[in-house]
Amino acid sequence: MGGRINTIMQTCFFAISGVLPRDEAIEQIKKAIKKTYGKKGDAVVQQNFAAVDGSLEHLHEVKYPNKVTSTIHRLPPVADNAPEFVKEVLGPIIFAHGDKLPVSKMPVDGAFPTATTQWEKRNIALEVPVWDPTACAQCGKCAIVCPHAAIRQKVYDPALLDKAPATFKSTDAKGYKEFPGAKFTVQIAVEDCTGCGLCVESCPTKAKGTLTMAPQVPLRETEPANWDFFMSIPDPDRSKVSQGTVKGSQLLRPLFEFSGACAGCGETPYVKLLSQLFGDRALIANATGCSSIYGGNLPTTPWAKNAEGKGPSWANSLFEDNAEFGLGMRLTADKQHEYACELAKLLADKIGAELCEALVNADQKTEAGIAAQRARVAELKAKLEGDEDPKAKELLSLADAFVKKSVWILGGDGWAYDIGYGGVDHVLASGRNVNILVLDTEVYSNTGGQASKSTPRAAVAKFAAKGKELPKKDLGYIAMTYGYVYVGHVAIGANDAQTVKTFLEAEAYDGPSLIIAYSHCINHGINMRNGLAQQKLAVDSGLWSLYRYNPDKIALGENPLTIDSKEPTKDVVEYAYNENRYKQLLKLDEARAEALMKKAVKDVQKRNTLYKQLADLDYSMSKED
Ligand SMILES: Cc1ncc(C[n+]2csc(CCOP(=O)(O)OP(=O)(O)O)c2C)c(N)n1
Ligand code: SF4
Ligand code: SF4
Ligand code: SF4
Repeated sequence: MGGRINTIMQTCFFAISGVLPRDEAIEQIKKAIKKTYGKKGDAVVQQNFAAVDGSLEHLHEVKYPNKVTSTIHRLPPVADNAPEFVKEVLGPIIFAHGDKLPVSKMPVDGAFPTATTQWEKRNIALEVPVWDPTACAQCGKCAIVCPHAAIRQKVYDPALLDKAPATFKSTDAKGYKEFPGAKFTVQIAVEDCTGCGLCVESCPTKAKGTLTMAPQVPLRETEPANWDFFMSIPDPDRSKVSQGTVKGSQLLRPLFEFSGACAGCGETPYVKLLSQLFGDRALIANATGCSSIYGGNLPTTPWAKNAEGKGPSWANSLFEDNAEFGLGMRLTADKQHEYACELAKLLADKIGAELCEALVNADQKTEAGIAAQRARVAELKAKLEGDEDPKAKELLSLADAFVKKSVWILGGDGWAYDIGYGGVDHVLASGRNVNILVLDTEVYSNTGGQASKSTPRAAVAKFAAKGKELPKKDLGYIAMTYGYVYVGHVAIGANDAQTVKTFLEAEAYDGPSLIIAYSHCINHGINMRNGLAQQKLAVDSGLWSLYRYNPDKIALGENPLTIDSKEPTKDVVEYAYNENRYKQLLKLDEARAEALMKKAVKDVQKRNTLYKQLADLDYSMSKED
């Protein structure tokens, strides 16, 4: 039963408290288990019964002294080397002593620092991964799937190893042409890892023992120092990294780390990837839902900063207006850029005609182009610093607007398919350059798993207690009908390379983009360690096809739709009955479960036939001269 201890604690309480006669209490507990978990299947009921019997068997009295003699103390809520504000304000809040904080400790403008989850050191994992470099393929797969950014990789100058702790592991970097002669390390933040095991499951060389789970406590002796050393190694130059590959993308520093999402969460790897690929240029509008809660809860913040102290800008408005909120960010960034260009032209004599022309017409399609623009902005700032001319002051305040901004609007399916759908549609139709990322768990996850229009037929959810009667809404297809919206359908556990490619293409597309990302979730009733395998099964069974609809191809006379997944090789039923959300209906009403499942299989076949036909359409007449 993993970390679930309620049944065990309840049994022990009634066995020793005498509140009820022991046998009667145990009988009632078992009755309650049947009632509570019956819907989840016999296996879950039996597991709970076994937990009750096992608890009684192992229950024994522990004699303890009546005086405290131990010298072991609770760990402080935040690390010792944390900044003062983190120690004096965030620490007491974490410790549930927030009420004792004087108002004078609060920042006068209410601004709390970001990048503070790193100081929390929750130490919640019983087991964490251990890396053996011998057979490591240096593929990046472990790092890309980690929901908590707790396993990372770096390539670096071998000379840096001179100051490495004795237990720090490294090997020669392989397959990084852009970093010849470099060393390579996979490092785990054992105090931040949740022990979900997804990294081990994703490792192509796990059979050779490259990543194995081991008890966390002994590793606390060595790994924190190794982590600190690893973090002190400079991040590689972004413009040198091959960002379009999984391997390359994982050299980019995540600016979203150690969130409080469930262990093994299927949403957070996408959020983290976004932070890696677009870094401090990202402006993020976050709908209410799991992503706003693990992304913006106090006291600590997982949104982080790069070595220059810059990170993504993030804000949460409302569940119902997030797409519009993000569109506002786009309009603002565009207006600021336009006004900065006007001012630069007005002040061309002062800042130099050449710099002005380069700033205004910069090509920022590549990371190198962006780096060059940042250097120009620094030059501009240096020239304007101290200039009392009101126009110069204004331009100085707007200088950063010259660097291309990447607007991301994100949230769950409850937001995108249902409550915020009007806004999503409006923003897609606006034609503006925004990227919408739907973290599709197929239920309202944050409020306990209510059905949304994304919930597939036959799945049980709250408000669909007898299995959802109707099929899943096809948001991707609706968006494709515009013809000018980039649409990507991804599942990182099934094809991580396609996910990276889709994120980059969506961002590069100069118009609205929509990415729908399969996100496994505790609400699916799975062992979360199998989340990636379930994603793969969803794709292999045809239930979740992978595709990219790129409108840029239309003008070339090419079909915009590329289907990246192969013909189904697995059965939808196999996928579905691995999950309690489907399986529980078999218990409840077998005939209905079978009838709905039959229809659900048809839904998949019909949708895939439609996509195939769409991908076969001839677009030659759309070719523009
Ligand atoms: C208008 C409105 N209705 C309901 C809520 C309560 N609420 C907060 S989060 C949430 C669920 C979000 O589900 P989803 O969009 O699927 O995101 P997930 O939690 O699955 O990531 C709900 C119903 C709200 N905040 N605002
Ligand atoms: S066990 Fe989970 S949290 Fe820990 S490093 Fe692996 S993927 Fe990340
Ligand atoms: S997934 Fe395995 S082989 Fe690939 S980088 Fe990670 S540890 Fe190495
Ligand atoms: S409820 Fe689901 S989506 Fe939300 S944090 Fe947990 S696993 Fe992730």
